[in-house]
Amino acid sequence: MALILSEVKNQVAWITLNRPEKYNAFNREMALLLQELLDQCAQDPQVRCVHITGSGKAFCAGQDLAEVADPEGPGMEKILKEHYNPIVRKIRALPKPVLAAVNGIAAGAGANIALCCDITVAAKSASFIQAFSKIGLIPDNGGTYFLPRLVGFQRASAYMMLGDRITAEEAQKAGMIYKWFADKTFQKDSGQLALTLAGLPTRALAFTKEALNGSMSHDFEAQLHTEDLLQQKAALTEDFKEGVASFLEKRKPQFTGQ
Ligand code: LHQ
Repeated sequence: MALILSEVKNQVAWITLNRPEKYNAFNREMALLLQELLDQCAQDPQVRCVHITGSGKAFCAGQDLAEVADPEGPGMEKILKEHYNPIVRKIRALPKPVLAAVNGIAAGAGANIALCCDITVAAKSASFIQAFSKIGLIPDNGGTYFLPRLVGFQRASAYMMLGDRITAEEAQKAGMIYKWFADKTFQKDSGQLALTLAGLPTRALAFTKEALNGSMSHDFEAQLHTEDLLQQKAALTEDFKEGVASFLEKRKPQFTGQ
């Protein structure tokens, strides 16, 4: 059985983490496969949005702890350097929107991969656990970078130190995720959001993402400079022409992603 299911349809790459019996925990093979798929998404002009979800009850329970305990396994250093950090970097660098559709529990690396995506939505019954402290580790996968920026320092410290289970409703209230949807309609609602994103001016979204990546570390002047450069690039796109023309002609825009 494939560790990750993936298909490109309606300009969306539908990626499903697929080790349901292990709550979609990552082993080396699965982490490397996700990297490969993210590279393909970046390069494939047919892909204008990436939708990541999990099969079965969970989104992802993080690192497969049996692999960590295995003396023949890859070992701690390789796991971060070769498995996870490249995944987080690839998601942030991917010039297309990446949507995490958190269908069930997201723990450890699973939670933090969801949080590094451009937009994170969750089923109402889903939850998030910064599970690391429970096993004597520190949060990784960029969690200590993104979470305090999403929810503030105090909440991030508490979530990470206590390892509480955070419901989808609390996650939305705290600003950790964009929205939750009812369980019954979750697949349809998160799928619709992906289709909406795929129909938007993809290059402008990529430049928006680049600007937001910059805002995490730039000062005000550097950020204005970044916006200036990226806006000039956006103004050269076909979708900008189409956006303005459709407005003036009082019709719906037909963005092509060019
Ligand atoms: C699992 C796992 C799992 C294997 C559920 N592994 N089987 C980076 C640097 C280097 C090394 C370390 O890791 C990292 C990044 C990290 O992600 S560290 C954090 C790793 N993740 C965790 O500590 C979470 C461990 N899992 C849990 O705490 C629970 O399973 C949660 C809270 C996710 C779900 O609890 P329940 O709903 O009670 O389900 P369960 O515990 O019964 O799990 C269902 C099955 O999935 C079960 O298998 P079994 O054969 O017994 O039915 C679990 O063993 C398996 N599973 N997580 N990470």
